[in-house]
Amino acid sequence: MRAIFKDPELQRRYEVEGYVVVQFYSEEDIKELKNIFNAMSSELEDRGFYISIMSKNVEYKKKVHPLIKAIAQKRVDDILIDTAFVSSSFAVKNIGESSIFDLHQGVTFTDENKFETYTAWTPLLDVDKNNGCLFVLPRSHKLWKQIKKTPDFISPIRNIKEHLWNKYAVEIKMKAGEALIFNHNLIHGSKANNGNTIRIATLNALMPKEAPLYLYTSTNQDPNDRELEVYQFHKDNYYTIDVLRKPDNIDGVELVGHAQEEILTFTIEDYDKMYEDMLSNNV
Ligand SMILES: O=C(O)CCC(=O)C(=O)O
Repeated sequence: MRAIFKDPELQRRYEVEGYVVVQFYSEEDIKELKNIFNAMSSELEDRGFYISIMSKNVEYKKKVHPLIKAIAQKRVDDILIDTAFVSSSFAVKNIGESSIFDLHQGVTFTDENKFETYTAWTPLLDVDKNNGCLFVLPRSHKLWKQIKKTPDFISPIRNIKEHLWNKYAVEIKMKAGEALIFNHNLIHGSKANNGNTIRIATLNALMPKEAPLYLYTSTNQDPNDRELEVYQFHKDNYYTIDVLRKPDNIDGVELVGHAQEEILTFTIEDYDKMYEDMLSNNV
């Protein structure tokens, strides 16, 4: 895979650990992003955890994506090599237990045998484990590869999350305006917001400019039929998708093929062994 960071030291750390933290937004940017959020927050549903790309209101998403992207663009161009924006959203964690976002990986949106995809997650306030920072499982991006479809991806770690939290999860404390840039295959998640204010972050999902943008989906209810439809986005409008349905109503979207979904199920022993093997092989 080609490098994504301009700075070789950031690239090295990103390759080894699956993430880096860098300065991203200025104080001015943060003020502007909070204004954008506040001006449109009535469009967000009242849930514990919410990402604006999940909104049913396409007009809202058409406004939010370019506004966040315009602010993030200059830093992305400073730090990263030839990077395209897939979607730019607010990730909102309200106060209370229902705001947990359990351990998971990012959905697949290109051919991951050829290209990496990555996200810049940036809180608009200082965060730690009490008010909704991210936790990551360092190096987990190297353990296995599979297509992660949307919606309803059946995650291989679904039965062992408590073990993973206890044994591997690392708290990433961050200052407002810093970005955690992480590989989409890195396992990550966030705990409940027990602070005294709503936690707002931006999520810029990114990929190499030369990579094709795909969505892997199936609406088939038959558990024995694992065929996925692969849609390619020829226009910059991925952020308008309805995450629960096929994107075939979106301008410039083409069904380009099919892929097979693989259902994996890891036990605690499977995971620990994969991790140990990865360390001893120094992959
Ligand atoms: O904002 C958060 O707390 C979690 C966001 C996240 O993990 C994701 O969108 O993949």
